Amino acid sequence: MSASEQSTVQTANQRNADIQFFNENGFLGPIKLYEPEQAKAILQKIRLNNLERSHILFDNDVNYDRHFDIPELTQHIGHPTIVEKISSILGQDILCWRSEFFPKFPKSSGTEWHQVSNYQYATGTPMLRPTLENYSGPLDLTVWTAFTEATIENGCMKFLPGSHKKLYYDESKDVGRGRTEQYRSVTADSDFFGYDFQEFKIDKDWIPDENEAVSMVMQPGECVIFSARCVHGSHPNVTERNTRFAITARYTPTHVKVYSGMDTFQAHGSFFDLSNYGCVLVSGEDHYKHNKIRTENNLGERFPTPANRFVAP
Ligand SMILES: O=C(O)CCC(=O)C(=O)O
Repeated sequence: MSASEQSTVQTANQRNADIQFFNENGFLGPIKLYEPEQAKAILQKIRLNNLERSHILFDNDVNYDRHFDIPELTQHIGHPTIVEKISSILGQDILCWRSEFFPKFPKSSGTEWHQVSNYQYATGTPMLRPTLENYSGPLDLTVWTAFTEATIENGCMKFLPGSHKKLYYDESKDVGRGRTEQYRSVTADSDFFGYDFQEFKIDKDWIPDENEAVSMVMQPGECVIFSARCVHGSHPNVTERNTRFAITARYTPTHVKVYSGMDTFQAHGSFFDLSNYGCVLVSGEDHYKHNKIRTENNLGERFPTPANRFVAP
């Protein structure tokens, strides 16, 4: 076998191992995207660019979709390793439908255990709707990238392996806290950004088994890919001065309708006007044309679409 044939076989083997691991566990990682120094340099630019908010898509504190006005994130969402890894799970035709900031400041609580399928928990209306009959794959994949170290002490992510195969939470429940009123968690070590995720539990007596949890310790520049259906959360940040900072990008197949029938929404205590919102096609083609597609960010820079692939600096 030639060297190039050998490497093709190795790549195929790795891909199959990744798919098998993901199918069994609901997450995959850590996966290296950037060298640690490169990640820290990108984070510095993100922090600087975060101060300039005149081209922001949603003018609120939640920091959704800053890939529309922060050039480093415009590029990041189409990182070739992300696209390669997620396309082996979601198929070739993929949209990025959201990005989010996840800072965890010193002495702040962990993210409460939760499980999400169609993001209905946020408003009461599903944000993702598959249009393929009998579709059984993941509705979306999250790529959570650490731009600082993520340790057990500063609040790394944790997952319950295999929990994506069963629903432990029902997002369609009619809850008040979070949707109509801002909620501050009463427990010091766990919180869910203005909601009480316990309210969505199907079996109120079910308690996630911390002994089963896998903690995802990561270097700056590494990511973990997961289905939001895999029960997940994060540790509290118990350090004095070590902020953990991560950015998630969320991806869905092109047959899924994103924010269908919604012009605006209210979630996590903030208002979102979808007038200029669009998904970004990061891989393949959009045969369905269900969603508005944005090809440029708000600064007029092109997203790294399949024809215009990102090259790491
Ligand atoms: O970063 C965290 O603490 C939570 C992240 C999370 O829940 C998510 O990305 O879905």
